[in-house]
Amino acid sequence: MPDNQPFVVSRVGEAAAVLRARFQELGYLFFKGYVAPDTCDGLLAALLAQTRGHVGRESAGELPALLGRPFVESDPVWDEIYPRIQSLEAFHEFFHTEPMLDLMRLVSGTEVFVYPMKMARISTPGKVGFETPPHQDAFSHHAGPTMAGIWVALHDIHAPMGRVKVLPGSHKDGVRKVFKAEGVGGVQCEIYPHEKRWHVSDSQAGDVLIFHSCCVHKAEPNTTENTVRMSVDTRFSDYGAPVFSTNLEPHHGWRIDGLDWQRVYRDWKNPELQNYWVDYPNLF
Ligand SMILES: O=C(O)CCC(=O)C(=O)O
Repeated sequence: MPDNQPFVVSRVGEAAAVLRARFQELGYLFFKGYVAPDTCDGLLAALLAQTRGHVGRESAGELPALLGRPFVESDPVWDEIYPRIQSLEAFHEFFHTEPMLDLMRLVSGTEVFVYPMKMARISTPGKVGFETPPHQDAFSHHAGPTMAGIWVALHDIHAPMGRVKVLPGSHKDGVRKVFKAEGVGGVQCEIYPHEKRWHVSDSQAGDVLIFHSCCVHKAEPNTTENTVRMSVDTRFSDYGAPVFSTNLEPHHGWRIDGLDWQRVYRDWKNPELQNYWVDYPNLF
């Protein structure tokens, strides 16, 4: 049995130096209810509207339910749904709103660069063994020490629904060896024998988890009968830190035919967030 302890909860009202010291100590910060529930529910509704009946709910405020067969990232159903989700202006825009930027700046202590790649997660039941394996984003995003992940619960997430958990302090040992694994991303990193204690908690809509690029994290399996866990995340770094080219593509644009920015931007109203990174000074 994993040795789970609850996330240490941080508050935006705490001194910035205290928050940053905690981030460097634990490798993550968890903020309760940072995003307004209405914002989360609106975004969730927008995502659900793109799932073509595979995931849905009876009414606003309810948890998403699986209506069709279970699927994981890269399955045909997911490949059908995902370009539609990726094309949502509101989904991309969300991470560029002032409250989100403020939180990233608070943790970084400086101006930040939000990665163009935005991720939406759909964790269905019936796919135990295919959940996101333990990994470090420094490896998967070829990123340096100021990069961090920012993950937002779009609805309440309870223990069996595939919560995201972190290995506290694991960022201190740098980038680890990886092995092939089932599940999202296809690789898992080494876990050292003494690392048995994970931090994880149930979330409510609007809870935000920020994790260091070297912080080992993973998803639990969704063992519910028919509840689906949906969340969104992206990456950010200190403005000016090197950003690798693969992060400049839509998520899964490398393998889904036609999932490129042209497709994503097709119905957008606001041009300001389109190709905003082209003048970023440190792309490689
Ligand atoms: O939400 C998930 O299932 C995975 C999140 C994650 O591992 C990540 O953002 O790197």
